[in-house]
Amino acid sequence: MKKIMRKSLTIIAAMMLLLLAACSGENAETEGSTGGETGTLSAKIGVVSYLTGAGAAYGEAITQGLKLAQSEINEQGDVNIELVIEDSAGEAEQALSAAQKLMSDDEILAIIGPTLSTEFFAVAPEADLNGITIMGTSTTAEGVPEIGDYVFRNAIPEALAIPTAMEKAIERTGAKKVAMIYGNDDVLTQSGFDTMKKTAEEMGLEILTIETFQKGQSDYNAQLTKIKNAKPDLVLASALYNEGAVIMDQARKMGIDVPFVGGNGFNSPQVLEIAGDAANGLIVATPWFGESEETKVVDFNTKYEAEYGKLPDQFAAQAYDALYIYADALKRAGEADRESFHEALAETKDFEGLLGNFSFDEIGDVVMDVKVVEIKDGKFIEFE
Ligand code: 1QQ
Repeated sequence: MKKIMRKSLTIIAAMMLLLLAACSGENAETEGSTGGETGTLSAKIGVVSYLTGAGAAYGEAITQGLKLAQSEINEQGDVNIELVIEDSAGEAEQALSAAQKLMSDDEILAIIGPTLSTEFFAVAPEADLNGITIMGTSTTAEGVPEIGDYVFRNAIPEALAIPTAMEKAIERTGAKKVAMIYGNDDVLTQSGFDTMKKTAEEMGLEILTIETFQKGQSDYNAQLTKIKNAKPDLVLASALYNEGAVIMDQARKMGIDVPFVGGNGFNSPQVLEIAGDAANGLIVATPWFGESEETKVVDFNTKYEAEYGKLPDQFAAQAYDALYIYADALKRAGEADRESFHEALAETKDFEGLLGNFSFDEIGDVVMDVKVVEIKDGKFIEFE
């Protein structure tokens, strides 16, 4: 029964997409070409990314990581990937219309993105309904792969990253009393907060105050005054970089000098760019450590810097791995068919990527290791 129902819903969704295809304009950025050499398996991958607006550095890193992987993969010659990139501007509605446009193109094999969990929750149910594989490379909120069979991610969930960072931070600092601050209008920052609160309770920490903010806020005086007066040993902050970095900057200026533990939003060099020295004392978990001396990391840094004039971040690294994971699934599928690709991707196991050994679990979530880093003297270093 469930299956039949799903099938008719799929047909309706497919018809809606056809209609959309007829109406949509042609302004996507296309990278690379299909066709390739004779005998090469070609595929078009749709990308929805946060390329304009306050958090555009996330999308810039992601698309640069994808393009670097694409040029290497196409050069290797087994498969040829064309990327069709659409901007979501960090907005759920724009992400959805961008994804609908991509999904209406029969040649699109699968989708990567969107960038924010807030956007992903608007897009992934529709991709799933249409039987189009979708993978988040940066979406870390609770419940992402649970959206459906066709939904995957290669980003470390907050539910794993935050407790790891908190445990290490508490172990070293001996903190007992914490203050919390989070954005209550974003899926990721809300989810990160839920994890922080649960973990703090489980660890027996005393929560002195819980403060909230909204997207685009620039003055945090009211929240930070309460935090300062509460005298915490540590601040737990769940924010995207564009607000999180400003919060750290204003906190330090007010004399709040205790460590901060953040979520995935803080894993961007933009935190340093915006907050400067005020970012010192930030502790965060990530699968990526750019200062590593491992050959594959050094090589990636060199190639990325030569191409884009700056060093890659976690978001670039995850996107780079994501396209290799897609290319690997495509090779194993042996044909650019949505269903065969989906089956092959789900079987990804022990893939050796830039970020280490990678497998999907039975629901399409990540199985991989996480590291804890901190910002010290204006740099992300390994947390000892
Ligand atoms: C999410 C995130 C953001 C930090 C991605 C840029 O983790 O929205 O899930």
